[in-house]
Amino acid sequence: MPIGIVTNGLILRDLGGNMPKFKRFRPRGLPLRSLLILTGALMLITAFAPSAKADVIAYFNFEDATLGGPPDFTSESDQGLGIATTIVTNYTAGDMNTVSPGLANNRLVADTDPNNFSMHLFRSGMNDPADFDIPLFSPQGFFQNMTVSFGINVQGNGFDLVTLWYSIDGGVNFINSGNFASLLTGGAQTITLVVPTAANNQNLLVLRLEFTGGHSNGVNDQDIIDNILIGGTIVPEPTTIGGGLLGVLGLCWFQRRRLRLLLPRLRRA
Ligand SMILES: [Ca+2]
Ligand SMILES: [Ca+2]
Ligand SMILES: [Ca+2]
Repeated sequence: MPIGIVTNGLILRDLGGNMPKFKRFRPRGLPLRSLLILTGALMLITAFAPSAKADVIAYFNFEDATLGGPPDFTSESDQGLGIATTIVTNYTAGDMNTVSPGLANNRLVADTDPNNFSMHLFRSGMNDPADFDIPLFSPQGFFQNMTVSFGINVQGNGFDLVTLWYSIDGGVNFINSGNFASLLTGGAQTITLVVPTAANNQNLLVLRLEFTGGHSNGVNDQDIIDNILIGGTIVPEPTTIGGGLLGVLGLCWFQRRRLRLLLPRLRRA
């Protein structure tokens, strides 16, 4: 029997006895493969390494809604922008709705949805203080150097002030960040509030936008809000990097051991 033919009867039968010669396994292919695996694993780790550029942590464009219906509080992870999360509010459901068009203020260039809708708040006086809570739970990664920004178009009789609060216990207790912004009495503007560093790396983080100083109990246009963005840096947990490195070392060890086991056999063949 020629060297290199597999003698397993089942395989020979299945192939009608015409088993072609296997190429001899070249030992020099193994180190190359180890190198490729190592390179691939290192590239994977680099891809998850902390980066200095600003990431989209969560983004809300209010587009997954219907005109006149309830506001869309789901984040835009459906189009790959940030994590999946949903805004929770104490605002009376019947005192807010979806209006058209959307606001240009603070809209992400990467947002591929048509900008048809925004959130409309009315009866601001009856919903004061108005809280919009954004859970940013991060079991797989940490968020740092965050800002919260949004577009708002005040039509009069709306809220006076927006204040940023945060919770590091999943929304049980909220801490005033001390960062707030006055709202115009008319017209569109973009508001940006810095999240305190105490909120960095908190995996039960919730951010709260609290609107106060509501002036109206009517249903006239008051505050129209769109494009809420939580930007910052997404950093993987140290254990993710550590686990990746351990994986690479394990692969190298495994390949080296396989090589050492195979070499004597190949020499004998
Ligand atoms: Ca949405
Ligand atoms: Ca969407
Ligand atoms: Ca919109």
